[in-house]
Amino acid sequence: MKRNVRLVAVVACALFAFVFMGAEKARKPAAPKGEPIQAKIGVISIITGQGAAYGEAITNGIKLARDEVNAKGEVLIDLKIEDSSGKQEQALAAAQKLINSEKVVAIIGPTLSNEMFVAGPEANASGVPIMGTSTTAKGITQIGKFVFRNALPESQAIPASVGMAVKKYNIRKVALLYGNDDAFTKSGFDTMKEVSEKLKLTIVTIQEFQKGQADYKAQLTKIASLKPDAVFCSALYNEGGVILAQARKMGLKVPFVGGNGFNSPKVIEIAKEAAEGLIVATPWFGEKNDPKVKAFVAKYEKAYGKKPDQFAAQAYDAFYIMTNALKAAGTADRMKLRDALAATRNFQGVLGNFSFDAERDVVMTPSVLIVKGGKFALFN
Ligand code: 1QQ
Repeated sequence: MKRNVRLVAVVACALFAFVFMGAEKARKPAAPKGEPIQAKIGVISIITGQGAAYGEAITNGIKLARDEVNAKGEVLIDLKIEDSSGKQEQALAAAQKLINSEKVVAIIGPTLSNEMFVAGPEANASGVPIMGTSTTAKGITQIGKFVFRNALPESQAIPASVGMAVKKYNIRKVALLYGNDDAFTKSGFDTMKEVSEKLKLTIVTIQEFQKGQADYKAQLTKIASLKPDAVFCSALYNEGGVILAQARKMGLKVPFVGGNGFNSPKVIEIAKEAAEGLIVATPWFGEKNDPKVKAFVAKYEKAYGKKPDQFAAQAYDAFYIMTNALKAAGTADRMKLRDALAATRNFQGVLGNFSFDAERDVVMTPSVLIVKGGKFALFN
């Protein structure tokens, strides 16, 4: 009898251990204490084609952060970088590949709002957290609860830049100029119009253009003839740089306030002296007297031989926000990571203090900058 009891106990124990261990194996295991959390993170970026300077800065910023984070050893990230060429179809295909074949835990990117409006719904429907580092149009995080961004939305940036310019230059009459075939340039324009109306400015004309346009004389001639005090322009750098160059060449000398597309030094490279006086708003200022900013600028310059721009800085911070959330989640699980990301508050990055609001959108303070002597300087 005694022996039977013992036998039953032994069998029960073995059975329990077998079932328990099996269940443990089936569940995604949390990394054992002291072991790094390993995860695959996807990146969708413009590597080739128009807008590649945005994508280059973004991937550089992410890779630098990845090297630093992996060296610390708490998390080990395997990056899967996909080129979208700035195109909606390619961004969507990249998202599908990352989600279904690569089985990434999260995606950083894509670069353009225009792309996020197709890649975001795909990631959201698949339960994969996706975070834009440069997507500034209205409605991005409203795509769904898996969609995040740490890019300062135009709805926060434009009131700052326009507000400052209007005060400083006593602007009363404005011309608006924007690209009508891109979600971001259109949304930036909507905000410029709203802000102009709120400030009771007279809008003398609204002019439109398309991506890849080479000649803006028709639009600029019309604007010049109406003698505005300033031009508010929503464009990506390829078009924005050319617009500035052509405007100055034809004698249109009034201040330009540009949306987020103008935050790339590429605008200055294209427009040269014609970029002088351009006003923008951004959470990034590379000459800030802050040890975190200085260290990042030095490391970036050493790695890539040039100074980081806003897009590099936003991507660098985004990677830290993502991997901090991964640590908080304790495991490479998409749902747990989403919840940990949504709980991010008061992250101290190179852009300053950052929190997500209840809609996974940005709480951050912009600086207003002006192009002076071929670079961005504080405008105050
Ligand atoms: C957007 C933008 C662009 C300037 C990103 C490069 O702000 O598409 O939302």
